[in-house]
Amino acid sequence: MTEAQKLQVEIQKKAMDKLAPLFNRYSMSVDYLEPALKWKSMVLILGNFSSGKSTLINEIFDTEIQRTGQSPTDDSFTVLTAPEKGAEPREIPGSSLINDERLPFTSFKKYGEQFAAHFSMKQFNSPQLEDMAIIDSPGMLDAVSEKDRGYNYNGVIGDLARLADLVVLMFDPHKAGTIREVYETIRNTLPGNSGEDRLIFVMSRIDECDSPADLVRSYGALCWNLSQMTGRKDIPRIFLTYSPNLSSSPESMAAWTTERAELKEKILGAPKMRVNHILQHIDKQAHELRMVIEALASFSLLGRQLLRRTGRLALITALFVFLFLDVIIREFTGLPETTLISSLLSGTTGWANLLIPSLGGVGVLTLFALFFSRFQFSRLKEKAVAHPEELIELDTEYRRQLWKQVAPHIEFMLKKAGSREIFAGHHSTLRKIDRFIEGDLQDYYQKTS
Ligand SMILES: Nc1nc2c(ncn2[C@@H]2O[C@H](COP(=O)(O)OP(=O)(O)O)[C@@H](O)[C@H]2O)c(=O)[nH]1
Ligand SMILES: [Mg+2]
Repeated sequence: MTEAQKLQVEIQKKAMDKLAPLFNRYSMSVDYLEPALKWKSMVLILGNFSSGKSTLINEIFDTEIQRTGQSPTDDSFTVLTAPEKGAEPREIPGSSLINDERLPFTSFKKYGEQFAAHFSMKQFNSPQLEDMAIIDSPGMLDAVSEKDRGYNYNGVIGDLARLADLVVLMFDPHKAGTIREVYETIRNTLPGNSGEDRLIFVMSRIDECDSPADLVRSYGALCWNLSQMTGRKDIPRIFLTYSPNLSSSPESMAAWTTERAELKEKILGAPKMRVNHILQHIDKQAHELRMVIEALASFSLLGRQLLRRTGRLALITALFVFLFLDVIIREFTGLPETTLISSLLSGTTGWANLLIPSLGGVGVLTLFALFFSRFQFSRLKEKAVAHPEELIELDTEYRRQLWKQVAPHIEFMLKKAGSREIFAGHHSTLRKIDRFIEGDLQDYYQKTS
């Protein structure tokens, strides 16, 4: 094992030890925490069909493993990687991949058989693929034909992007505008500001532009589309590439040869980014969990404040009833002969004198307890479910983003909360997760920097 792999295993263990119990306690699925820590580095290649995805892959690994062609030749997600040491290369169908606990794909079962039938692994011997896998994907379609796929394509690529250390979005010069939805799906799954280093844009097949003017126009159109999608004013780096083997006039393309090389280098460099991405991923999951706990902690605090107010009133009322109930009853019925107060004054208090006061006092406390749990707590809960955002401060953009991810879960947790929830000790859990985020996680960041 390399140093980086050792560190990965250590981080994995630490994160699972410390976070998994908390995830369970707050009914959050470790589905998203666990898979990303498993297995090897992955690069996901996305793009329109015939944008040159498969050609690029074949070229990088110097094989003809993927079929290429002008018409949509391939409608499957294919994980390309090397076999385990000493094993023969095999092809493994999707149905086996999604059931293999050692691989990070078990959560893909939810996409159904249609997806499994369009998912597979192809192994072949290549030193670079020993610590990485590259995923070739079926071309993106427009929204209408997307419905005919039979599985949730955007869901799949969102989940794959979450696992990947690098997502390559490929366009060809003449179809640069149809990927907004795909971009948004990916963006929403990547942690924080990691878009910069995890998502790269490629305009391929530039040798097919008729002239430099044609290329510049296409590039301009792509930039415009990207800025519309990303909402940013700066233009991300776009690799302008072509396949030297396919170009009909290699001489005229001389200026662009380094782009292809840089793109390959970037793809093959993905494993180096792995540990850092794992940390970012854990960081994001931990902050999501923290926000859920924060909301519940603040809800339970409101609950305790309310209970304190009601409790005070209940005690005062119970005391009053304890002292004066028998006096009032005596006023109307003539019984009991001696009230508690008069027995206290004459120093002759016996068990009989305590009977009515105690029953009265306990009765009052019971009524208040019912009032709190049936009425007040339910009202508090309804209010919280209607406006969960009031439970926490959403003062930064980062927190507002996190909020979007966890709001549905917070609502779910609030809805199922019983009145005992207010004593659930969320604050101490909050301190636990803070110790993890500020302590362990920062240590690991330091180790990798
Ligand atoms: N001229 C030229 N043709 C290319 C280039 N890249 C791919 N092609 C061709 O475009 C077609 C589609 O490529 P393919 O890799 O199958 O695209 P995919 O659908 O994105 O996997 C194939 O016929 C390739 O030979 C390139 O850079 N230049
Ligand atoms: Mg292909």
